[in-house]
Parts: sequence; C-alpha cells; structure tokens
Amino acid sequence: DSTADKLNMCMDGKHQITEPRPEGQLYEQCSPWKENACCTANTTEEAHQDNSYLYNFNWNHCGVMSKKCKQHFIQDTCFYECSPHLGPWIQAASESWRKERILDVPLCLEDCESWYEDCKDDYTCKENWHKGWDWSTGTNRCPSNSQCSRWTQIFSSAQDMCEKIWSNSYKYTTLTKDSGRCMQMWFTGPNPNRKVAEYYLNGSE
Ligand code: FOL
Repeated sequence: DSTADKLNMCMDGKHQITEPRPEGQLYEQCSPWKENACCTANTTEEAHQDNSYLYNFNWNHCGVMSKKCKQHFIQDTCFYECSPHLGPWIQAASESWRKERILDVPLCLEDCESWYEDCKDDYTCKENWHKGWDWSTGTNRCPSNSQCSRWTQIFSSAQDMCEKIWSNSYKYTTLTKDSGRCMQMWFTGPNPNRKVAEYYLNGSE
C-alpha cells in the first residue's frame, strides 16, 4: 500500500501490529527489537512460554526440548513477530491463519549453524513444522504416520533445517554477520537488519 515503506513495515501475519513502533517493554530475548518493533510486549512474553497462545505450538512434541535448542526457537519467534525490516521477503500467504508470510530471508551462517548445533541432541518427528500435525488435543502432536527420531535424522544439515522447518521462510547462506548481507536473528544493540534489507531492495544497483 501507499504508506508501506519496504524498509520499515510489518507483515500482515497473525500477531504483528500494523506499523512498526517503539515498544519499551519487550521481553528478554525479544528486547533487541524494543526501539522499533512489529510485536507487542504481550506477544514477546508469550514467545517465551511453552504452548503459548500465539500458535498453541508444542516444542516438546518428542520429549522435552532442551533449553539450548529452545532458545533458538524463542529467538526465531522474536525475529518473526518483531522484525520491521522483512519487507523485501514478504509475500502473500495461502494459509488460513495469516495473510502474509516471509520467503527466502537470507539468514546469517552463524545463526543457522548454531541453531542446528544446539538442537542436534533433540528429537522431532517432522521436517516441516507448519503443516500436517495432529491438532485434536488443541496443541500439535506428531501425526500417526510419523515417529520421533533424532534431529539429525530428520534434518540432514543446518541448511536442511533452516530452510525446511518453516516452509522456506529462511534461505541458508554462507554469509557471515560481518558481511552486512544476511539477516541476523541474534543481535545486540541497534538493529543491523535494516541495512541488509536496504541492500536487497536496491539489489545490484
Ligand atoms: N518462524 C519463521 N521464521 N517463519 C514462520 O513462518 C513461522 N511461523 C510460525 C512460527 N514461527 C515462524 C507459526 N507456526 C500451524 C503450525 C505452525 C505455525 C502456525 C500454524 C498450524 O496450524 N498448522 C496446521 C495447518 C494450518 C493451515 O495451514 O491452515 C497443521 O496442519 O499442522
């Protein structure tokens, strides 16, 4: 729309607000977004809970997820709900629960690799966590055609995990944070992702 500024906008998802704004009270791992965010304080508190009302999503669907693994899913939730600089990767979505999605966001190597490394000893039953769960209890359980397996059996590599888990929200890259050409899920201080979005928006000009 006319007011949309691709460098500073919110996707039309399930919980994002219409326009980015400062939000002083963002919770713990989401606090880096407090100067300018698409999420509310409530959303960020929920992002740190198991089976939160955000998506009623159960991280512990194959036994309790380890703390070191879960921190990456919390960080991913902060990134997904709060980021105001995803404009270049926002697309129309075909799901019932959101109008827009992100596609092929170039994730920094360090963030994808450390996520995979910290989840390596965990278990899951599915490679795409967006679709095909058994929701009969109100939260996702592994469908009967699946079985809990080692993380590394479901996801053969960090790339496999980062790209498949959320239906290609992320694109694996070998770009490191210092390149300024990949998006950072983990950062401190001012949001480094605006400049990255700017780079991809203006492309090879
Ligand atoms: N993080 C990132 N980076 N990208 C995302 O797209 C993303 N999405 C979620 C959380 N973090 C993300 C949302 N997760 C369902 C499952 C997971 C989910 C949201 C909704 C769900 O209800 N799945 C149903 C299908 C529903 C439908 O497509 O209408 C299922 O079949 O399991």
